[in-house]
Amino acid sequence: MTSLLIIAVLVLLGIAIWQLTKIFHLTQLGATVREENTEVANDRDNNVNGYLMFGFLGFIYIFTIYSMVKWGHLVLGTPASEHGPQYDNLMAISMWLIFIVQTITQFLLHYFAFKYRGKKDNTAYYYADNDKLEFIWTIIPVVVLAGLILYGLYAWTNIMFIDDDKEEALYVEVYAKQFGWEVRYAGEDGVLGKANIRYIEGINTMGVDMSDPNAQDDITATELHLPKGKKVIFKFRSQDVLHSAYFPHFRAQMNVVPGMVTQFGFTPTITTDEMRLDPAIMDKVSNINNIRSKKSADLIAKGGNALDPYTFDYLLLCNKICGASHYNMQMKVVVDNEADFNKWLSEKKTLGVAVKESQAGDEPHEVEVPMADPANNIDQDTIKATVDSTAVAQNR
Ligand SMILES: [Cu+2]
Repeated sequence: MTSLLIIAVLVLLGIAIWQLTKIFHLTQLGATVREENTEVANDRDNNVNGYLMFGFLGFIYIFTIYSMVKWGHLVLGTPASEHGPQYDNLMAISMWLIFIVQTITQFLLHYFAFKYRGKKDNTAYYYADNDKLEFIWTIIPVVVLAGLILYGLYAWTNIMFIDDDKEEALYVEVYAKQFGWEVRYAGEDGVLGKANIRYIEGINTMGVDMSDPNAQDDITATELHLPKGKKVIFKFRSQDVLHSAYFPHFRAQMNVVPGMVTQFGFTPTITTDEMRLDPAIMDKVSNINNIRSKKSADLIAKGGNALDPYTFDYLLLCNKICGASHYNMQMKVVVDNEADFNKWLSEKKTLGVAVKESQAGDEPHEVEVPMADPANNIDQDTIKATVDSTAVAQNR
């Protein structure tokens, strides 16, 4: 509200100044018109504008260099998935290309604006066209862009292609809801049981269909553990609105859409423990801890408690603004060696056992009224067929 008022005041101030200058001009009407008072640009005005063009060019260059020095270290760092380096490569090529082309073209644009600024008695030189020149400036972008697009498509298919019949993979369902994540492992049989929002009841918070034999050995968790070096195929479902599953360190992101299942597969290559020893990560962590210890000193001075020191963890974040607590919609991701991962998973109860235990332990509790939501009435097979189109996969 305050900022709105400030904007309103600034706009009104602007209008007032504009009106004042108009009045000033009106008072000058009768006076002899001197050259510097005319509305027509003269050589002096043109010179000023010409040099300002150069000034602006300098500003663009200096600000670019400043941004790179000041914020360059905030890029994502070592990729922790098999396809990560390829993804980063595509990004780097695109960014370097943009950097070089913009450096040259911005120079030319501003230099010509300066060189051909208005001068009294100058006449324009008539120059119809030049086929050779036009050919060159058409063919170069065509070749460069075609190369970039072809390489991009090649990388895209490589990263996104999943053959469900052939993959020796770990199947994990990632379930999004306002405002958190849950995960479900396919269990011994490697097949996720069917699920639907109507089956949500008690501890079965992901709506798994417990009459499906494939669902009995499924395992749910509130922390995502992944084995290093094994392909993991994620099936994403949403309970309510559009979310986006974003794994920045693994260079993976996928829309999570109510009423359908989307998918993404990647192979983690660096365990959490190994990543904590990565120099760039260690740098970031010590930076964060420096900020925290300063903040802690402030807090203690005010009689509060000190902040806990930060340790690095991979994260799954929501990358779609999905509501009030969107900013905090995240889940810890732990990459273990395969043995540690198997141990962690084997210590968990299967959903079949967990549901039975909770039913036996409780008196019959009130049954939640199933929500009629035809959009969510889709089983995994229908979903598989829908997801193949890459259009869904792209996050805009
Ligand atoms: Cu969300």
